[in-house]
Amino acid sequence: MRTTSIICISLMLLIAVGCDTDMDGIFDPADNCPTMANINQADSDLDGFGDVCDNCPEDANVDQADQDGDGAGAACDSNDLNPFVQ
Ligand SMILES: [Ca+2]
Ligand SMILES: [Ca+2]
Ligand SMILES: [Ca+2]
Ligand SMILES: [Ca+2]
Repeated sequence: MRTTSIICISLMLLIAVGCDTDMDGIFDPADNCPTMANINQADSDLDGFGDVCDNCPEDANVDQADQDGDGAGAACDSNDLNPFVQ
């Protein structure tokens, strides 16, 4: 019972402070790429997604839409229905 309480408190603290999944020193809630290390938090197009994890780093696309799943977002993919054409 006591162990359960300690675990719960630990989890609550973790949620309040946040994790740092990519260990780049910036906690996930404030990290613009929580799963990719990017200490400088560079975001050239200012869409809230850091350059290293933005599927169109030079075109603002807050939805990060990528219909063909080729890694190039619809905003910068010349054919977003064909994964072999970017
Ligand atoms: Ca990061
Ligand atoms: Ca961006
Ligand atoms: Ca973008
Ligand atoms: Ca695409």
